[in-house]
Order: sequence, then C-alpha cells, then structure tokens
Amino acid sequence: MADFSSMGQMTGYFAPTRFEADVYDCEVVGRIPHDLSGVFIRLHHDWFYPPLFPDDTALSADGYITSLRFRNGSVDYRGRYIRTERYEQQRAARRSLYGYYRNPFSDDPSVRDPDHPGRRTSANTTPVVIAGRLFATKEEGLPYELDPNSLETLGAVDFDGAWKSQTFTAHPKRDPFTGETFAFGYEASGLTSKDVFVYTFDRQGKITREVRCEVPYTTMMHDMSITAKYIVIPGGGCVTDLNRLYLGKPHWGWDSTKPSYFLVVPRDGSGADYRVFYGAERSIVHTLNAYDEGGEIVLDLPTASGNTWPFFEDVHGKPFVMHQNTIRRVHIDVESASSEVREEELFNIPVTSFTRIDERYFTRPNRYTFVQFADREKPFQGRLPDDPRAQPNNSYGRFDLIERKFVSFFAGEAHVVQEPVFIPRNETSQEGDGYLMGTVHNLADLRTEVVILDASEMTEVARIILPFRNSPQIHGIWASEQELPLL
Ligand code: V55
Ligand code: FE
Repeated sequence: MADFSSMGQMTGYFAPTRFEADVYDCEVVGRIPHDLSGVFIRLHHDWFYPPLFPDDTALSADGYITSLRFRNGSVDYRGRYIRTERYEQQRAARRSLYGYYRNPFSDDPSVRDPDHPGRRTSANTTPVVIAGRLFATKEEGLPYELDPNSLETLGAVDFDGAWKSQTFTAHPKRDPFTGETFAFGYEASGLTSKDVFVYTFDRQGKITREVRCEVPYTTMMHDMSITAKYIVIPGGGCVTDLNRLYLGKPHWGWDSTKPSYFLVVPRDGSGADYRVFYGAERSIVHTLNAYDEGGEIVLDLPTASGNTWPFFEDVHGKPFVMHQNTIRRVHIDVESASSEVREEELFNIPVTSFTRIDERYFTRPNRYTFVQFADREKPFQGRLPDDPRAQPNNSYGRFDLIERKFVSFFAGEAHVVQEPVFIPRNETSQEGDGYLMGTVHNLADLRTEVVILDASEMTEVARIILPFRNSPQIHGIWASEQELPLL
C-alpha cells in the first residue's frame, strides 16, 4: 500500500503521479511549426512509494521519462517510469527499501550494499544521447539505456566494460565540431572516494580515452564544460565522509570554509598534466559554456556565493540562508603558475541554476543565454505547498551578452516554469534563431503545459495542453531524427 499522507512538500500539485500514459495527438493552443521535427525528452522525479524517511530530498525519487514526439505540426506524448533495479525491488516489496539521498547505510537490510553504491541509482536527472543511444542518468551510478521510441528500460550500461567508474555524470558534453562526447564519474572508485575518472567517446560512441584524477576533497561535481583544448569540471561546498554516512545522514553537508575548485584536464596527451584551480566559497551546480581565449579558459555559469541546498545542512551548525544564482564568468589562467581563478558577474538578475544555450556554440563564445526566473512584478494565482505567498519561477528569460539586453516571457498567473531547451530552426540558422521549448506547470488547472516560443522574439507560438499533471522535471533535451532513430 502506498500512503503519501506524511509527505510534507510533495503534496497538492506536486504529489507523485504514479501512472504511465500515452496521449496520441495532444491538444494544442496555437500552431506547432511544421519545421519542428524530433523529440523533447524530459526526466522527472516521481516517487512510486513514499520515501523510507519522510524528510529525504526529492533528489532521491524515482526517475520518470516523458517524450513529446513532434512531426508535421502535431505531437504525441508518452510517459514511463525508469525501471531501475531500485524501482523493480521496491515494486516487488510494495514499499520503499532505499533510504537517504546517496547513503546506502540507511537502506533496508534486504538491499543494503555499500560496496556498490551505484546500484541504488534512481536514474532521475538527465536524458542523454550518445551516438544515437538514449540514456537516463544520475551521478550516483551508471546510466540506464532506454528505447527512444517505447521508452522501455533496457538496463544499466558500462560501455562494454570500458567505463570503470562506479558513477556517471548527469551532464556529458558533446563537442559539436568533432562529434566526440566527454563524460566523467566522481567518487569513481567507491563511496566518498576522491577519484574522478574522465572519459572520451568517439562519434561512434566508443570509449577512446580514460584519465584518472584525484581531487582535493570529495564534493558534488554535477556538471562539466569543454573547450577546444580542455575539459573543466567544477565543484565545491558540499562535503561528505564515511562517518556521516554511518550515522545515517544524507550524503552531503555544507562546509562554508571549503573553496570551490575546478578540475582541468587537457583533451589531448596522457592526462598526467591535469590541474586543480581554486575559487571562493561557491555553490556550483550547472555550467553554461566554456572556450579558450588567449591562454585562459573562460567558463560561464550560474553560481551562488553560498549554499543553495536547503536539505544539505551546514556542518558548522550555521542556519540555512538561501543564496541566489547569478550568471558569472570564471577565468582560469592555465598558463599561469597561480592556481586561483578570477570571477566576474555578467548579469545581476537572480536566476535558477537550470540555464541553457544554443548548444552548437559549445567550445566557442556564445551570445545568448536562456534562463528561468521569478518575475516579482507579475501576479500569482496558485499556491505552493512550502510557502503559499512565494513567487514561483514564472518566466523564461534571454540574456544577450553582446548588447547586454534581457528579454523575458511570462508563462502565466498560475504557472511554474521548468528548464527550457533551445532548438535551432535548422542546421545553418544563426545563433538563437529557432525555438525555446519548456514545461510549465499550471497549478490552477492541475495540468502540465509545454510552451513553444520563438526564441528570437521570446513570444509564444504554441502551447501543448496535457490532460493531467506531470511530476516536477529535472532536465530536458531536444533530439532530432538525425540524433536518435525515431519512429
Ligand atoms: C542535481 C539533481 C540530482 C542529483 C544531484 O540538479 C544534483 C542537480 C535529481 O538528482 O542527484
Ligand atoms: Fe543537472
């Protein structure tokens, strides 16, 4: 029996949905452009059973994949749970067996296996395409491969044994010029280890290179960026150790005395020349883009000057204060003996960490950055379980780094926006010419909508209306028929 009555914040609109569905030829307001051909794939978190510990973070919830398949001006929907080992075991037991976020010591004895922490992954973070294959990823374990059409779970993958890390990042990066994909795993050799293994995949999806690194302290290394010459993996602030895990705490605490750092690995050579550069106390989750410029790596990213995770408590007992992300630029002087980075703020408007660019510009300077933010001038007719008065993220925005302009789009009076994706109009269109697509939750009508904007005007061209609500989305991607074998 599944009893969700004690689930605090995961109630009302944001309660788990627990069903799988297909919707053929979805309802649309406006007109879906006929040149939009491909699939919007989103990964959501949706507890099939209430968590073993009611105060666990939603980051532990089951992974749920949805696809919106666009062709000839219409769209079909599909949604399925990711059938991880964890999901299947919990279904068989008809209850949750796995405990706190990334803490195998807190798991039910029937599944407890701290030597293989990756096996407890819920694969709930990012849909990833590598060489025509679709994966559901989470940084805790190996990716699960999915059938891109049926969304059936095919199983966990270690790339024919060539992937040696126990973990796999939720944010691999593809070089649009060479077609190579770069990925890594941290805590690679076991729970709390300082080992980071960095891999290169060729355009056929074969692993061609492994570099093993050791970082100064174990921290959340959630995302990465690439330049034409370097791989950069940032992290900082979050701390862990076996003792806190034995005590049954969630994986991470926050230590405000720890510097942020940037692991820099050259793309060529033996990898023995990797380096670590340091910054101030920072919350770094996602990156935007990076490129080489005059002996430096320039890295643009949303970042905050302190903790952004309410559920990762300060190890010095300091009360939690939410720090806001702004878009900043980090300069890493790879030719200097100094290992300090330099940081500047590009825009001072607070945004979420979920930010996107036109990904054809990975490794070279980009002009436009797409963000989500809370426009406090706008009305709000919905209710949020944690704070009924709070202004949710109700708008998308586009920063122009050249003209230093900001254009926004308000999604609606009862709407909460999720990470958007930029879709180029065609292969040769200019940067930013295309569509911005994003999930918006309609709290008043208890349904999820997907908006399609003209990305150069930031105006709505169509809105898909689902006849139910989706659970909260983590990341979403767009894949064309060239990128995935779509039916
Ligand atoms: C993130 C999400 C995760 C996770 C670690 O968005 C970081 C950041 C949904 O799971 O496990
Ligand atoms: Fe992420």
